[in-house]
Amino acid sequence: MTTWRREVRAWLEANVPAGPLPSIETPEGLAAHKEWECRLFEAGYAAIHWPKAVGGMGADLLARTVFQEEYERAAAPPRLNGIGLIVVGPTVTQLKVTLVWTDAPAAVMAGLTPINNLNLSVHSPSAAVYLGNVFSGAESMTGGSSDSVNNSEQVHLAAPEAGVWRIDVAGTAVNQDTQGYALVVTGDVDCIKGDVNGDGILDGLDVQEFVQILLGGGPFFPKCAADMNYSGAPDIMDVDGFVSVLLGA
Ligand SMILES: [Ca+2]
Ligand SMILES: [Ca+2]
Ligand SMILES: [Ca+2]
Repeated sequence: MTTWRREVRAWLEANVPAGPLPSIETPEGLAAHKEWECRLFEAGYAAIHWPKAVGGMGADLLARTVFQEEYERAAAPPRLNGIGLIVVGPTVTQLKVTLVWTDAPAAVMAGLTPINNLNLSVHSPSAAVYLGNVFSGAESMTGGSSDSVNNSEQVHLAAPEAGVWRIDVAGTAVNQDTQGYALVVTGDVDCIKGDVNGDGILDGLDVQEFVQILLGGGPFFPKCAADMNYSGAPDIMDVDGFVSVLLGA
């Protein structure tokens, strides 16, 4: 038996309440299930597959499977809020970066169809570099080489480091016209408020960009950096917030 399995089994044997808890539909049953959830949390077992930064253990699939097997074996109480634990939590904490573009049509019967190639690279706060479509299982890994075939590239990180990340899109082969693209970032992320030109510094250079965005321009940079009050769009109501961030910087 592995150390992990032994540890989980011992804890469950010592802690699982004797007999089933009262129905979750009753006030006392709900209270008892909540108490059980607290006990799991205190032991670090509430959401072992969540990243450590948000209270989990960053457990891999094997460790999760062992935990689940032992949980069933011990006939431990059903969990509260399975959707939150299994679906919502991991979705909001995962960092996912997606780059897509519409490549120009290739010649009829062409053997290799890509015309223009863009490459995605995602740089962590500690300078680890993840290239688009370089995966180990469902996770992005460092190293490897850029994808030169597909017109969509992704980076997935289940437990991203906290801090400032940088995303680069490089046009390594733009053989026809100019190549537009869409870049989508999901996860527990925010842009740096006030750093409208995206150079990582809050200074006078951001003022011009901010004004342009307010005037309806500035199409290339995420407008999120200018949306100081999180209303969903940059507008005149963001001026105060922008000025205070700039003066405080
Ligand atoms: Ca590429
Ligand atoms: Ca700036
Ligand atoms: Ca706003």
